[in-house]
Amino acid sequence: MKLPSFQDGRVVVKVGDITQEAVDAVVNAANGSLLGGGGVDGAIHRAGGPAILEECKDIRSTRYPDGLPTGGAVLTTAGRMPARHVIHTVGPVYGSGGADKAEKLADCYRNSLALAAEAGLATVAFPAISTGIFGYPMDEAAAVSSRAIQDALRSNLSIREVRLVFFLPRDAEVFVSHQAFATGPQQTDGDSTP
Ligand code: AR6
Repeated sequence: MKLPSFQDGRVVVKVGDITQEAVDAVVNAANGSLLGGGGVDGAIHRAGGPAILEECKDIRSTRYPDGLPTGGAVLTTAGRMPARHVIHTVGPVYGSGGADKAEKLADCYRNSLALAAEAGLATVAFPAISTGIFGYPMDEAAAVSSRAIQDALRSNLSIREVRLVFFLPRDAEVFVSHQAFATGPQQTDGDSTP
């Protein structure tokens, strides 16, 4: 299946390992401690090496002694990864999240892209935040994240490409069927299924 792009090509969907993406910043689905974990967080720290953790510890002690709040975002080096930076954000836990969990998930995308724009970065790759260990269903997350990205692209015109990187092909397909971008996909696999 050839995956589509959205928003005049500014949003690209792909399947792969986000630690291999050569972009200005890869986004990490972190937790408030910023000290690492499993899933994509573990993969990013393993691929990037100890420089990322050093900077995270520094950010904790200087700016967020109580941890990074859900929906917040901070920027570090990407260490040895092909990307230049990592933007660490904390998604909501689906099960224990309150009524505002969709808003918190949207904040992750909006704040990460605002931070990227502020730092002069033009290309940003995201994993599907909260959809692994934090349990957010992919279909619901697709609607929330696509709307948030659309909003953020409107106010951050310097962002040239948002790359949505799904680990599993099935997750990319679920995203494409449930995204809520105002305009439809720009390229398809030629399949006429709506
Ligand atoms: N590249 C792209 N996507 C990936 C990769 C990868 N290398 N590895 C996993 N995914 P998760 P969360 C997908 O669990 O739900 C950590 O312990 C995965 O299939 O990484 O936000 C943190 O420290 C899923 O769709 O993040 C937190 O404690 C998506 O990335 C907690 O997990 C997110 O899955 C955060 O949980």
